[in-house]
Amino acid sequence: MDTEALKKYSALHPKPAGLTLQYGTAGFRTKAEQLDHVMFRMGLLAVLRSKAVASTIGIMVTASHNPEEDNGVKLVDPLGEMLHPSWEEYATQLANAEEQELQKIITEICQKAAVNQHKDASVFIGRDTRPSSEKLSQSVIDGISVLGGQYHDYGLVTTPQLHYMVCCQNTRGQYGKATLEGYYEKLSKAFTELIKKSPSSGEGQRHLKIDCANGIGALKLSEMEPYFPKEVQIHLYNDGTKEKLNHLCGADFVKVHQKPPRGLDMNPNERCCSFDGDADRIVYYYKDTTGHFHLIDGDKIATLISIFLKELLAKVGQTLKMAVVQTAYANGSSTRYLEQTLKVPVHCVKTGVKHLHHKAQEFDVGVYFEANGHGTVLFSKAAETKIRQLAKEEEDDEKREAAKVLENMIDLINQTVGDAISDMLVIEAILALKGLTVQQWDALYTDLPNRLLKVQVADRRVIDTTDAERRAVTPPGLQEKIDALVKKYKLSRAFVRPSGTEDVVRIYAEAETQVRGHDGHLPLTNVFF
Ligand code: 16G
Ligand code: ZN
Repeated sequence: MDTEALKKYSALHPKPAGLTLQYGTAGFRTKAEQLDHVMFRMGLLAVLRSKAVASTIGIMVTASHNPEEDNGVKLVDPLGEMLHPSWEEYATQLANAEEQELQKIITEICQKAAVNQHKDASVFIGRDTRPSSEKLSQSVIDGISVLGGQYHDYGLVTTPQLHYMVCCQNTRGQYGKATLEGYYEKLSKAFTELIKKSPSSGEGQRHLKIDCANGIGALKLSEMEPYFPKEVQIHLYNDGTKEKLNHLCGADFVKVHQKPPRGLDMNPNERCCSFDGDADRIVYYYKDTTGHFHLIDGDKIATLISIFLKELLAKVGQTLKMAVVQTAYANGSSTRYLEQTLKVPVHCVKTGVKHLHHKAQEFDVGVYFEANGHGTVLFSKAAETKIRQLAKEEEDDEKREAAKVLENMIDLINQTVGDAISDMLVIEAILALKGLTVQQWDALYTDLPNRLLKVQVADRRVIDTTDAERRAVTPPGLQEKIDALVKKYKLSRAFVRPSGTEDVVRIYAEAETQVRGHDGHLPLTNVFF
C-alpha cells in the first residue's frame, strides 16, 4: 500500500467531524453532501473485498426511492448478491474511521479477512441519475485507484443492471455478456420467444404505461425499446426531463400512498406500472370504470408468477420444490391464497432483500417479493440444468413446450436481484400467455385493508423483534398490548419494527375491514394514534 498516496487522497475526501454512519439494509444512505468520504472509502473497501474473494466486485451509487438530495452506496458481491454481512461491519468501521486511523483500519481488515494484498483487484461501478451521483462516483474511483485496483465505470445504469454485469463477469459469461447490449439482447430474446406463443399474438398491440419516477428507468427503457417485439408498446411517463426524481411519483410513492403518481393520466382499466428511482422495484395498478384506484403490489406479483410457474412445473412432471418467500409486510390475503388455494409453501423472513434472497436459494424454484415491489425468482442449478435438458431432448411435445417456456422464463428473470425491467417483462409475458386482463389478475384475491405508519421515538433500538420481525420482545409489555388490540378484530395482525434505513419505528396493521368495530372501537387507521 502506498501510504503517502493514501494520506494525500483521503485528505481530498475529508470526513465531516462527528459524523457516524452505518452500513444498513440498503448500504450507506443520507444527504448527498455528507457522503464524499464514504464513497472514497467504499472504493478502498471494494478493492479489499475484490482481493479477498479474487473476483470482480460492484459498487452502485444510488439512494433508490429516497429524495433527489439524498444519495447512497452499496457493494455488490461476486454473483450479484448483496455484500456479505461480515463485511458490512468492515464497511461501517472504514466509513467512520478518523483520517489518521484509516491505514490502521485497512491493515486490520486485511488481517481479519485474510486479504492477500498482492492479488489484483477489479471493481465495476454504476450510478443513478441524481445530480450528485457523477461526482460521488469519481470519489469511488479515487478510492479504487489509490489502492491500485482496476475498474470499469458503467456510468448510468439501473441497480439491477450493475448486479447483472458483476455476475456475468464472475461466471465468465455463463450468465450472459457483461455489457448493456448483452443484457438487452438476453432479456428481449427470451421475451420475444414467450410473446410469440401467446394466444393473442398477432392480434394488435399490447400497451403499457410506465411511470419511471423521473429516474434511470426511463433512460434504460428507451435504450431497450428497439429490442422489444413490435406487439408490445410501452409509453414512458415521468422520464426525468421535467420533474424531480421520486417526487410525487415512483413505486414507493404509489405503494405508500395507495394512489396514482403525478404525471400519468389513466383511462379506465388501462394497465399501468411504476418503477422506483433505481429501477429495482415495480408495482402495477389501474383505475376501474367507477374511478376507483387498484394497486397490484409485490405480493400479487409473486402470486401471479407462482401460479404460472406451478402450472408449468406440473406440466414438465418433475418433482421440483417451489416456495414463496415473503416478509411480515405481506398482505394476509396473499399468504392465505398462496398456502390454501395454490398450495405453495410460504416462508416469512426479516425485511431486506438479502434475507429474502438467501431463503429463496434453499428451493429448486424460490419466488421472493417484498410487498413494496422488490423481488425475483431463483432457480437452483439442478433445476435449471434439468429444465434446459428437457427443453432440448424431451420427446413428449407438451412437456417439451412447457420446458421451453420455463427456459425462457429463466433467461428473462434477473436472478441476481429484483429488477423492474425484467419483472415487467415477466409479468407482461405471463399476462399475454394466460390471456389475463389486469382486472382478472387483481381479482385473484382481495387485499386486507392495511396501514403502514412511521413514528419518531427517542431511541428506536429499544425495540427488539423476533419471529421474522412479527413479534416484539422488548420493551416489556409492548407485545402484550399489541396482542390485546389485535384480538378484537377479525383476520387482524399488527407489528412494530425499528427501521433499518431511517431513524423511525414502523407500525403495520391489517384487518378484515377498515370500518368501526361493532364494539365501538376506532377504525383500523386510528388503532394506534
Ligand atoms: C431497503 C431494502 C428493502 C427494504 C427496505 C426496508 C434492499 C436492497 N433494500 O430499501 O428491501 O424493504 O430497506 O426499509 O435490501 P426499512 O428497514 O427502513 O423499513
Ligand atoms: Zn430501489
